[in-house]
Amino acid sequence: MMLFLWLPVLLLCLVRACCSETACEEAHKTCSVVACSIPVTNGTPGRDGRDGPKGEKGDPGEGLRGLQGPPGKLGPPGNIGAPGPSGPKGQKGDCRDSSVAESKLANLEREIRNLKSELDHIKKLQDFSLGKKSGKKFYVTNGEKMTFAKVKALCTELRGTVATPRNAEENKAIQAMATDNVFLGITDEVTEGQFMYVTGGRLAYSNWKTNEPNDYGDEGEDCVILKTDGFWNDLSCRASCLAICEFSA
Ligand SMILES: [Ca+2]
Ligand SMILES: [Ca+2]
Repeated sequence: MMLFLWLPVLLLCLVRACCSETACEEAHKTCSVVACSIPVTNGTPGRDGRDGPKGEKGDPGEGLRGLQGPPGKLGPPGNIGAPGPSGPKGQKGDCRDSSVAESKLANLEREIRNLKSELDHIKKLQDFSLGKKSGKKFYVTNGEKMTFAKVKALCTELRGTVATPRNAEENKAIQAMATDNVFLGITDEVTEGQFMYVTGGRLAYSNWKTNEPNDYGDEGEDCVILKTDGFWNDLSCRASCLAICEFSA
């Protein structure tokens, strides 16, 4: 009777012995009787743990260095610095040196004025065509017609005189350039009827047309022209005639 009471307890001990931790798998092979038929399943995963403490800063990376960027904008100007110390006092100037310099400067200014005058003269001469040459004279004209006063001023400015024939050869040379009536450097402005050279002196040669000079009109005629035929006529000085200047060759 006691044996039947202890039998289940013995069987349970026997099963536990067979299904120990180290030999559970073997139990499937060896324990064909009882407990290994109960299925064993894994439990559900636990919850995430808390964040750990912050780690130490790592070493700098060793990747390739990027290209240098463009230069930045120009910064604002700096403050003005303090004035520097005064320099040493210079030596006293020489009055004589200053005087010499002023004299040289005056000479240069005079030379410049002379050159300018010479250049103006050359420029004006360029406006004239090269005229005829007779003996020691040559004649030029710009082909323009004007009053006697303007012809005289123009020729004087060019350092010449109004064309004035003093013999037949010179008269012919001027006639060769006379495309129109030409003023001659001869007048009777000082004394009516007494013709003179504008440069001074009484006439040494003349080639008057018949019945000339006649001092025609109320205002009279005090200037002299050479006509295209080579003969002379007295005419008003306010008339407009061709300008021909003469120069020494
Ligand atoms: Ca007259
Ligand atoms: Ca006349």
